[in-house]
Amino acid sequence: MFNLILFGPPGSGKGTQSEKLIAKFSLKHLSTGDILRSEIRNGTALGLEAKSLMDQGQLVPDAVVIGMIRSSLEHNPDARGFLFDGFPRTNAQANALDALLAEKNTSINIVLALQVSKSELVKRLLNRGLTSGRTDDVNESIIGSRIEEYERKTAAVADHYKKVHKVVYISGEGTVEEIFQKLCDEIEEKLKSKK
Ligand code: B4P
Repeated sequence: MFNLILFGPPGSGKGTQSEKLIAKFSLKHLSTGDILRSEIRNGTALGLEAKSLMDQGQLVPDAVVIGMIRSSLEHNPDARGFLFDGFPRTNAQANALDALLAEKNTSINIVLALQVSKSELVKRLLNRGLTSGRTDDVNESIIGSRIEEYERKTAAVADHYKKVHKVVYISGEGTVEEIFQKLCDEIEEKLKSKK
């Protein structure tokens, strides 16, 4: 199996690049943001709880997202590998993911961390808010809270994987194609060293 984490602040291009990477490398895409938005659309109890937090730019409790990932892993026993997008976002989530993958006798192969300036993040998210209907993209104050949550709770998750030399930083500024090419080069290099 080949498992990768696409890491970075809100608006850094995780969702955008994930779509292209899963198609090229035949990986199963697990986006906690997408799963949560689908729970909200379906009006589930979990969705209702998540919506009020997401609308304030806060993270959803660890137990909720860890449960979602556990269930997604169980439902995809034949996957060739997973692309984790927007997960893990806390150290507790990273520890849980390590344990869940160890149960499947596998682990994370690489963490690709996208780096984008704060002004560019805000610009992209406000721009997406014009058309996406996403309530967490509509104003600068919610976007600011999401970036603060990232800095407070999520940025340190990179250290968890740095200890085992799995993090590669990539500039997330430039065209979607340019960034995609850089991500592909890193993955191909990693796949070669696995053989
Ligand atoms: P996510 O769905 O993960 O949302 P995101 O971080 O905003 O998305 P992403 O980074 O993928 O967006 P992209 O750059 O692709 O999370 C939403 C919320 O869900 C969180 O705030 C939290 O409340 C909750 N949540 C999710 N996972 C959780 C977890 N594990 N634990 C707890 N809570 C969790 O796209 C942004 C825009 O940039 C797009 O419009 C795109 O077109 C544009 N763009 C992309 N690349 C570009 C480029 N190179 N140049 C110009 N524009 C670009």
